[in-house]
Amino acid sequence: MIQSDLDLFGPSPQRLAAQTVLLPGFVLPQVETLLDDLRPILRAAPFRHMRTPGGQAMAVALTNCGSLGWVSDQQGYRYSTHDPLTQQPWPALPESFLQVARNAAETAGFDDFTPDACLINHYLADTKLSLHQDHDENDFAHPIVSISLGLPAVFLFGGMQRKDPTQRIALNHGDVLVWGGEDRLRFHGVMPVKPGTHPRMGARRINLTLRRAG
Ligand code: MD3
Ligand code: FE
Repeated sequence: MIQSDLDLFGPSPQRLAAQTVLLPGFVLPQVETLLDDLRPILRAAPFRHMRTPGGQAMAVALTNCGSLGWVSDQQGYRYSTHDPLTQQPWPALPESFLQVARNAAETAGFDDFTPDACLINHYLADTKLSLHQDHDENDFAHPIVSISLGLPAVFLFGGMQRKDPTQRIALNHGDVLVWGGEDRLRFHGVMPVKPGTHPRMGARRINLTLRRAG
């Protein structure tokens, strides 16, 4: 078919599991707006390597925006209203992040998603994120929306137990992944990012995960 050969409307959503949907290129039209809104957030709350409760510096650097931000230190993993680096409240969630998150969630079949937290992860070449579950949020009924920017990554999509087999899924610049419902507590991770230079983002990958944490 001519239309799909030319791919005029971009690739279609891909259902990876019962309640997990990949939206390839979903935020490409909004990338410049998202980056404009990201810049002041990073000035107020720069990327930093938090320590795991065990005392190790995390490979991924992170920051947050929204009324709650995910933090890790010797006391454990939790959400906090304030940035431990500056002791200021986290920067507000920009309207552009809220809109994209709501639209992506709706496209994936989750209505009325209103995030209150955005975890912003920064990966350089060779940075990986080990297999884990996201279980620090109050109510697992809410989905999570993940926005990938910059260098491509292979994410590991596992099952409900650490030992379950994992699928490998490519995540590219502009892709959005939405998961909720029965997939909300799946184990997942990110393979080491391959060295490279993204034409817009340079030698990095940034991932925004929008959540309702409180
Ligand atoms: C969750 N971030 O911040 S998001 C995290 O790309 C995190 O920075 C990763 O995991 C990142 O907690 C991955 C993508 C993702 C993909 C599939 C999942 C998260 C998932 C499936 C089930 C649960
Ligand atoms: Fe996660």
